[in-house]
Amino acid sequence: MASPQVRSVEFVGAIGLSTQAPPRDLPQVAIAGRSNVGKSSLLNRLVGRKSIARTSKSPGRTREINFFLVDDRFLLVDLPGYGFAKAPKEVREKWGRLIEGYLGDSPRLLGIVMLIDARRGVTPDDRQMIDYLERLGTPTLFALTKTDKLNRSGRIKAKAALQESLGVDDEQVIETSAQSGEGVASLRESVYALLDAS
Ligand SMILES: Nc1nc2c(ncn2[C@@H]2O[C@H](COP(=O)(O)OP(=O)(O)OP(=O)(O)O)[C@@H](O)[C@H]2O)c(=O)[nH]1
Ligand SMILES: [Mg+2]
Repeated sequence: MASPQVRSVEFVGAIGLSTQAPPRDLPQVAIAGRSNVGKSSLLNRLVGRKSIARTSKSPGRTREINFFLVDDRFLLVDLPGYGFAKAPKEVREKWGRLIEGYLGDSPRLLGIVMLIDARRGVTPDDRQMIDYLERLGTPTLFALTKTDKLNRSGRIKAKAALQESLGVDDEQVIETSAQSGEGVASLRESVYALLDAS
């Protein structure tokens, strides 16, 4: 199958409070994960735009939920990261409410791409998020990020550890690098498959 191509992408709005609604009533796919795991970078790669979503070396870059309209068909959703220990407690709580409020109350959310840093593996924060997603029952794709930072044996280990920890099969985990572009086409295919299945 030829890899799907993104034809158009446009930033259409952000929300900072769990009481606000997404800017368009369209199907949504959200990218979740710890602060600094590489959500915004991978989103940029997925849509083939260098910096439509803002990225940063320091954690806590994305503070609102950002919505990108893709192909006039669906919204790709860039979430703030969780687990940013240095943020003040009130800020962390606010982000937590924002993320859970959105994920838990979005009838048009078709799926979630859950990112795990290949070098760090599943952290206690990730575990909490994964448990929450399981309770929600929203289809979830898992992707390891920043695989360019590991050598071959490190990657094999990271993937095996993730599968073991999640109790999922080989084909349910995609290895990605926003730097090299590895795995991006296959993640894009999985996202479009979710949309086509709906
Ligand atoms: N080597 C490498 N660095 C990456 C990769 N993806 C992201 N980074 C770097 O990791 C840092 C964080 O990336 P972001 O995309 O801003 O991470 P985020 O998950 O959106 O972070 P928050 O918005 O703070 O939650 C940046 O310095 C990126 O350049 C990757 O695949 N490989
Ligand atoms: Mg971000």
